[in-house]
Amino acid sequence: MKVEERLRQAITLNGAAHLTLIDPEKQPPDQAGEIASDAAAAGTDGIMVGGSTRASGKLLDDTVISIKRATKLPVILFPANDAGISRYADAIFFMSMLNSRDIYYLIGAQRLGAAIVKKFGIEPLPMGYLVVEPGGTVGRVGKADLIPRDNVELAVSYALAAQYFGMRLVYLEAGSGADRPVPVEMVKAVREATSVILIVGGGIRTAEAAAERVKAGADIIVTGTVVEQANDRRKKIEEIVQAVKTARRNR
Ligand code: 1GP
Repeated sequence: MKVEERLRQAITLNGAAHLTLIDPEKQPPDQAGEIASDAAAAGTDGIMVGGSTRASGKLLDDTVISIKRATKLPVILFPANDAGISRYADAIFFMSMLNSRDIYYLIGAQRLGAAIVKKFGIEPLPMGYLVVEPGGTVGRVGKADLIPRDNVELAVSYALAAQYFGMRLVYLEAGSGADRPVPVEMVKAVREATSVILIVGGGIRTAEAAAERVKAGADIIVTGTVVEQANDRRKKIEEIVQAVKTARRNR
């Protein structure tokens, strides 16, 4: 089954899905496998690999291989640039940072990566990537014109544009480790205006924060930092996954 179909099934079944982000730069590959194994046991729906500006080459490949050995979950690349592609992954967020000022992040990296994705037979998941304040490293590196937290209309306009381009996913990103996740009102407005698979990530550390965003209409919640920092990793992921899968959207 295709990864997109698996994600859609998980969303239909539980109201929302959860993805765990693993950055290959932050631990050796065998440890990445252990994190993925814990995340799988905790009920996460897939593993995203990437997020660092440098994740590429052998370290990226070895990390993906280790995760694939440790779990049956789909592995989705979350590339920071055209080097973030591994032949061992199942799918790739084929993403454009729509609010970047730099053509490289809009279409340059994608032009360089497209033929490699085709050659390796990786499933591309077309995604509009929107960086919201505070934005963190990804906002800086990606030269994003950050979407102000109170400018809900701007987020809606970008998300609609993504949908009209044919992108089936939109990711509202506050930046890894952000002190505040994407505002609930923004999630709600984008949900109401579009029919894309809506992904929300950046700074989500608690079950409550995850549940609020699912209730507002997020289809997928992404957590990364909280997994790295938790004392009891599996318990922490379990709490968040449970919250995601029981929150159900307010309609
Ligand atoms: C970053 O949205 C993801 O790209 C996850 O963010 O590390 O803050 O969970 P955190």
